[in-house]
Amino acid sequence: MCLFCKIAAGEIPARILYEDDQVVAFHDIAPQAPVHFLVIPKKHIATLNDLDTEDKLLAGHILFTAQRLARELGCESGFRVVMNCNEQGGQTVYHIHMHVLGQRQMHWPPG
Ligand code: IU
Repeated sequence: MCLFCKIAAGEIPARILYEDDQVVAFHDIAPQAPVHFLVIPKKHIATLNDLDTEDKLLAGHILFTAQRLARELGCESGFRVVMNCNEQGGQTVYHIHMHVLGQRQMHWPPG
């Protein structure tokens, strides 16, 4: 089982923000902003390249979960979502996750 599958299954502790039958959201262990959490599907999907058309509703649910939690954590003045895909995209954990970062000024381009 991959690391994020273990977090989703409750086998590895994480600072869980939200959970339902499809997704889990938890604070990133190495936050890059005052607010930095991850939204993951419970279903194991290794990279964005592996997302299937049957996952359309799940992908939308991840996005709306990110939106709602960002609001609840006080990010109404702005926040950033990031999904790193594969090696050149900077992905290190091969179970898709949406980063949500907020409560500081973001800059562009990202590194
Ligand atoms: P990436 O997009 O795959 O590079 O991001 C992986 C993130 O997972 C990264 O921000 C890590 O700090 C985070 N993370 C975590 O929250 N808990 C863990 O046990 C591990 C990584 I390993």
